[in-house]
Amino acid sequence: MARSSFVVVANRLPVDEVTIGERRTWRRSPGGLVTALHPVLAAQHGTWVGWSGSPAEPGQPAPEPFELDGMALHPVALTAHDVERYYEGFSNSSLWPLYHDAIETPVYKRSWWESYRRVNQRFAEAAAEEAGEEATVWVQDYQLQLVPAMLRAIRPDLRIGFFLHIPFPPVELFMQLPRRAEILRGLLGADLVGFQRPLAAQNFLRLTRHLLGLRPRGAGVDQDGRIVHAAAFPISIDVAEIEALASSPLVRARAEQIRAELGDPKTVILGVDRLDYTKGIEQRLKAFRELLSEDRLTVPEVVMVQVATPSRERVEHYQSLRVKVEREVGRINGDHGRVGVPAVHYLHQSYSRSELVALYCAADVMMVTPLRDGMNLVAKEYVAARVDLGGALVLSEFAGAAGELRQAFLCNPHDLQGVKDALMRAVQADQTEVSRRMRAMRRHLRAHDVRHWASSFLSALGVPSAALPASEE
Ligand code: ADQ
Repeated sequence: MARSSFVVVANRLPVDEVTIGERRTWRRSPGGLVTALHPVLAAQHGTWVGWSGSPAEPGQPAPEPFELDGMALHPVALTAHDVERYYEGFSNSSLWPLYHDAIETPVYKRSWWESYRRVNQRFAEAAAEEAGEEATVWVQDYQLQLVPAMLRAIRPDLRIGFFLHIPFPPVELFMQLPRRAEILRGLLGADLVGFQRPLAAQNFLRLTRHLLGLRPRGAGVDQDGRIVHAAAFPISIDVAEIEALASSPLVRARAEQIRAELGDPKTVILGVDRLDYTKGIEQRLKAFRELLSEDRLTVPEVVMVQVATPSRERVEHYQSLRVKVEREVGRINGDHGRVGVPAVHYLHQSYSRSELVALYCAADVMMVTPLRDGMNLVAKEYVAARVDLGGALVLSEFAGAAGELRQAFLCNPHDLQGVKDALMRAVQADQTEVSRRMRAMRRHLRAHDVRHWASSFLSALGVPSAALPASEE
């Protein structure tokens, strides 16, 4: 097979394995990353290296590389053992909590680290196999932080970029990590390390001095005579896709139907999150409960819908979070609901894009209150869906999105009183204020969609502009 001039390396392939009749086949999965990168991959005969999502039997080879929608896909095999140690273990029980301000205590196990290293090596080898001479390789996210240096060791001719989708912690926190120097050296294998926010890039540069004694200058640091650049590239969404859905008669009708099914309340408050302890779901529910207890809000004039997508269900922190959230929902409905009129409609399910957009269109107030979040695409999707300029966004200052969506009702999710006040201001805002805020946020978003994100990163990495995805604007 011909080698590629552009290779994306991510934990997951942008496809799901599906069974149609008797046949197992692949279907492209929805997602901003693939939307942004598909045009680049298709134009450059690019390859995406990643795991299929189904564990392999030990010793079983990975499925053969295949083509889908003009992209070449190169599956990397992970056994159930790898998934448990590399993915659920080191990635999601050590790195994820540590990088999110240690909201939950990170767990460290040496066997998880060994697996993380081995799996990263496997991804690096697969990328080295696919990349043509002097190709560009773009490595994604915290599961693969060792790949840049491992890949450079095999293929020094490549141009390597890395993007971290989650926050990068301050030096004092990062220093807890038992294998901190290896991780940092892994990232320094890239030519460009991208973050969601400028502060994360500064944390990274500061760390190179503190941990390795390097001398960062401006946005770069010299590593063995090679300059590694670090900068912020806030990720975004496929704005045009969401706008098209929000404008479609079917979705508009569904939004109205949702409001009717909720009993035509005056105010619908919505939360949509992966069920994750970083998302501040409990804090949000608690704020709502207190406002109901204080009679500042009353059911059925106001109802809340909380969608909590099932996530990482085999990881312990997530099991205990689910119990806590469901207990809180039960308590609110027990205290403030009536027969047939719950105060909180809680949905632990996944939805299609069109159903999600209908929910966004049906909600007067969207609550996005993470304790820490790299970006938070839900906040951006809500803004993109409000083609009618309706809807108020309550947004945590600790979401990366707060750096851009300045006209949201911003709050500190650690300060319950502050969350309650922001929610009340959003509920009570008049139409003129709501649409003034929404218009400003939409203007920003339309000029900064996910294609803009991908082109800014790739052009900073030195990819010629002819090969970059064009923005919708
Ligand atoms: P996540 O932590 O997964 O992403 P987020 O950015 O909010 O969080 O993205 C969630 C995505 O899942 C959204 O596109 C949303 O529409 C979708 N989704 C949520 N609930 C759903 C449901 N019930 N059914 C179907 N789809 C649902 C990580 C980082 C973020 C960063 C992104 C991208 O943690 O900070 O913004 O990567 O870089």
